[in-house]
Amino acid sequence: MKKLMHVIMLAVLFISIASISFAKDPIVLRIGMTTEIGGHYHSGAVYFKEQVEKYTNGKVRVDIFPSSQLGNERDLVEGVGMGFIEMCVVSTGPLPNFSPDFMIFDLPYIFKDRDEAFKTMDGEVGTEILKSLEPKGIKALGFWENGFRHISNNKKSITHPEDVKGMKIRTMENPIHQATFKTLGATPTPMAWSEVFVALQQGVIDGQENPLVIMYTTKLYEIQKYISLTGHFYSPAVCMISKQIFDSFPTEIQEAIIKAEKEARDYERQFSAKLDEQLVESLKKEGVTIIEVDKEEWKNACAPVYDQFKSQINPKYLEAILGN
Ligand code: EAX
Repeated sequence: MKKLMHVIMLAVLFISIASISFAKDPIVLRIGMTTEIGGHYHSGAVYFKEQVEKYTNGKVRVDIFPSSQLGNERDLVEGVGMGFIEMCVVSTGPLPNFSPDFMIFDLPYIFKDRDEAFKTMDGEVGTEILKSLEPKGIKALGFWENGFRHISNNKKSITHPEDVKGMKIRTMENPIHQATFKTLGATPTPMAWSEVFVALQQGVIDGQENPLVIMYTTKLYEIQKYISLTGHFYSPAVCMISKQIFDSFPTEIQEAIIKAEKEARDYERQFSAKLDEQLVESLKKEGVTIIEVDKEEWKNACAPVYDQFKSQINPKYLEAILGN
């Protein structure tokens, strides 16, 4: 009898501890990014947090880590793949190292505008490319936007492609991006984003290239006099979650995450487009000289890169986008 009471008491204790811990301990999704508070990824992540916490009645909590706090983009993707980090938002720049399917996005001037990019990202091609990360342990939830990339530097006004000749330009750790700047006669210098500010400041590199939102929120205007609106690459971003972790969640949690991500994606894209429009003026106010360029001229100068990489890119994707 005494023994039975003992067992019952233990069971009751166990159940109450379990339920307390269930009530007290939400599922925590840490989401890492290299970009700053106030930028597009962070604003999208805040929206995701609000939605997912609402849809799960607080059973899920999202903690956001901006400014490379959880690592550089490569570390973040690796961490998510291995399940050390639950989620991240990264540009597609480092993703060819995980799935070559992503290389299609790296080609210079592959999309003429945002709408064309979104059509590919949200259509069959984009869906297939996102899926290609699954063998790496990654469930890619959707494409967000990083944006059209432009060149900044502190040395001279860059208008024509030949103006970058001999300049040391930081690129992402991406083979096509590096080859493009080599084709233009520059010296591409790949490095992680978190190192770029200091490298510019110390003159290790002469310039860099990124969407305006990144330059603005990182205060690059404090150390860069010129921005040339080349828009040479369109840079998508990917919001991803560890597949192993996602698969361990009950269906209603999975559904809430998927729904919230879709809404956050739309929000982030709109936020990014709106900001992009305003930032030319904001950067001018900070003293930056903004240079308009002839994009056709730049497109022609970058064209040899297509031949160089054609054999490595899925012809189905090229055809779907370029229609030839
Ligand atoms: O994802 O490394 C870069 O230049 C990226 O554009 C940036 O980290 C945002």
